[in-house]
Amino acid sequence: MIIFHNPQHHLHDGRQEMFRGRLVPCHENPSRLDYVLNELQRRPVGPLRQPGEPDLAPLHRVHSAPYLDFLARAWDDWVALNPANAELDILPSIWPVRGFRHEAPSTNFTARLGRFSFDSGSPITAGTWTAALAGARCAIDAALAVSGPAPESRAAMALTRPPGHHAGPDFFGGYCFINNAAVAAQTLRDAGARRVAVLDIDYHHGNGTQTIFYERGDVLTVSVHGDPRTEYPFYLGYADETGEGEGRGCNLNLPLPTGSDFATWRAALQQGLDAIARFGAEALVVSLGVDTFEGDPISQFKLASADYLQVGATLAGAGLPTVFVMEGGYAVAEVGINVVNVLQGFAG
Ligand code: SP5
Ligand code: ZN
Repeated sequence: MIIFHNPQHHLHDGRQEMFRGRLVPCHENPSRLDYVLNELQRRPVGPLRQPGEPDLAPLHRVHSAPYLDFLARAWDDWVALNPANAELDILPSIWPVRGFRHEAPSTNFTARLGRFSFDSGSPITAGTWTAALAGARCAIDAALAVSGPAPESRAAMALTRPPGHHAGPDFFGGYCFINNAAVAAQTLRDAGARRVAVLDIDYHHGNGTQTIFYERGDVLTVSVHGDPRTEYPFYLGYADETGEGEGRGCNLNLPLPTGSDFATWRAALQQGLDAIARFGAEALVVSLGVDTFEGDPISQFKLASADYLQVGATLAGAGLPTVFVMEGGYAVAEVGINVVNVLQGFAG
């Protein structure tokens, strides 16, 4: 297992997110990744590397040019509005819902911000773009490490933040800006895998990943998550979303009730892995969120730390070249133990 860690992740350091009617400290903060790195020092599972400067073509195939351009310039545009903004994070506050003109020609920054986002929980900070782009490099390098006729490794990980699975072709939200799992899946395709599966085991539905691949038949997307009838992101992640066009039958949602325990969750995971085997995937991307942990402050499943060893072993049973991509997990002190348990369980 080669681990590509993002040396610039700490440059994304939001101050506050909107949460139940007030601004609260961001759940998604730099200490999360520091805990994983510390645990990896204690229990190494393979070489730790920084990403190189890979071709970013896969990034541009999963996100639109106007969106990437917006993200790359957002901080400078924000500070240009008022130099005092340099001390403040960017948070959207107006969105074009039904009846508004989504392609309205407004050049106003606030308008563009709403056009490219879907929630008020995901601040853009001075270093967000730099951190997110370095994360995409981790995803590409991790995918390349398991690709080709003589792959360097059977498994690799993009150990990065901000996370990615809520980010869609042209929107950010859910603490996510660049969809690293989608970038990894696209890299695997471009490097020769004919069919790729993305298995999303974060507590929250991977709406961005689903939307990116919804009309594609070459990438199967599977997500096990809290039922969107009660859980974020609410507007996507239902069982009847099965793909469209070329992608018909290539999306599987396995929503589970609030409070589900490991036995229930594990059965859904097995259902997802069965679908991946039937699909004939030649490579696997795992969107690894550990917000399924019983102690997570914003989630409602009941997995215990020891369960993650079994999760890793079960994933290894798929027998595929595998890229892990770091997603959520907000019980910061346990995030390291839980992530490394998955990797150790996978390694056997
Ligand atoms: C990557 C990822 O895990 N993103 C999650 C984004 C969730 N943001 C909104 C959280 C609101 C959750 N409501 C919590 C109820 C607490 N009991
Ligand atoms: Zn999550």
